[in-house]
Amino acid sequence: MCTHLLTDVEDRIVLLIDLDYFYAQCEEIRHPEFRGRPVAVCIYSGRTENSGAVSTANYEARRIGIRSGIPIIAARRMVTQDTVFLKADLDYYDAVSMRVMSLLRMFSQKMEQASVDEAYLELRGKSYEEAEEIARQIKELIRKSEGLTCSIGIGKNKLIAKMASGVNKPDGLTVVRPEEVDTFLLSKKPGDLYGVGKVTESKLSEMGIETIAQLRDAPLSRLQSVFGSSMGLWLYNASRGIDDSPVEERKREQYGRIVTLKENTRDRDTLIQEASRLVPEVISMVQEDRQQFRTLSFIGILEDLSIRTKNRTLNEPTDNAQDVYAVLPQLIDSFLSEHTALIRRIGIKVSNLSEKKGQKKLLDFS
Ligand code: DCP
Ligand code: MG
Ligand code: MG
Repeated sequence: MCTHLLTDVEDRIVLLIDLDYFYAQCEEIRHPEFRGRPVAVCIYSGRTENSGAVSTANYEARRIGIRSGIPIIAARRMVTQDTVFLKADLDYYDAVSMRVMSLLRMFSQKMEQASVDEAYLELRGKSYEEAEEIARQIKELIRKSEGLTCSIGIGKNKLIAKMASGVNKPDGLTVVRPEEVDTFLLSKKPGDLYGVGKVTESKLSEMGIETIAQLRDAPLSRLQSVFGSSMGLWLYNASRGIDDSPVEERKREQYGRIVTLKENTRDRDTLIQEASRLVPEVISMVQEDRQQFRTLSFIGILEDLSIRTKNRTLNEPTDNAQDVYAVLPQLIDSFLSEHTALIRRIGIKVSNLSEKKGQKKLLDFS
């Protein structure tokens, strides 16, 4: 059983920058006429007029109960007359996100993009006053160049920075200095620890642990016997504000796309045609990142929403669409021979990535 206790890396300060109501704020920028009205950005599955889920909502919409993840049909029941429903335009949000991320990169060599709208930055050799000043500059720069507000949390590690960023949303800036960590954490519940989901929270509750103070009282061995050695240790440390996970750019392990079919089907030609339409986009992401892949997967989500996958690993790495088109029909054939249910959504995924070699950069020739 693992009994190693982590210690925080001294001398580092972590910032977590999270854009406020991101997709909806992007929409407010190109549609200023929607400002002040409830706005819900939705992903429509295309099955019926209102099937799908709300991606996010601005704060006016949240006040009337519309939130990320709820079905569009449920949101429609809550609306006021001036509520705006919009179809998500992921390409537009991605473009805004990429521009914001490149601004953030100017503030530190160590940055980790954690999602489309948030990133960790690590600062070294700076005081908390200096970190706060940098956070103000970041907010100002994002506001001036993109017109967006964000919320920033500052702390001694990623856990504290992330939790601090949620304190004063929107347009927040919250600093939790090392000496304030205890007071900060003890005012929270175990479920507020970023990384504790509903399942862990209810297991803790069954153990009689409802507060962070009670979590701290639980022996490491007990937490590890219930949650396993790594999650148990993580809980033990997190309740004490300890988190030594590094700020580092995550390496991508796969590229993929999924679509919902117009109707459930097992028709081979339809499946090949729909899957083929996903190929160019996946391939262009791979090529843009100068990657190659060896494994191709066909993903089918069946009527009962269970997910099934067929994989094929090629002899040589490739970044070529033709190689995908050549293998797809075989993957679909073996998928159809193994599963008898109708298919509701399909996707393709490439993985087993490696960097594309042999592409010399200009500098290499000098
Ligand atoms: N998102 C989504 N579906 C979810 C949650 C989020 O599509 N269930 C998308 C839309 C969000 C974006 O990811 O705009 C960023 O997620 P956040 O959790 O940061 O939420 P927001 O930025 O929308 O709101 P907040 O102001 O709380 O950060
Ligand atoms: Mg956000
Ligand atoms: Mg976010």
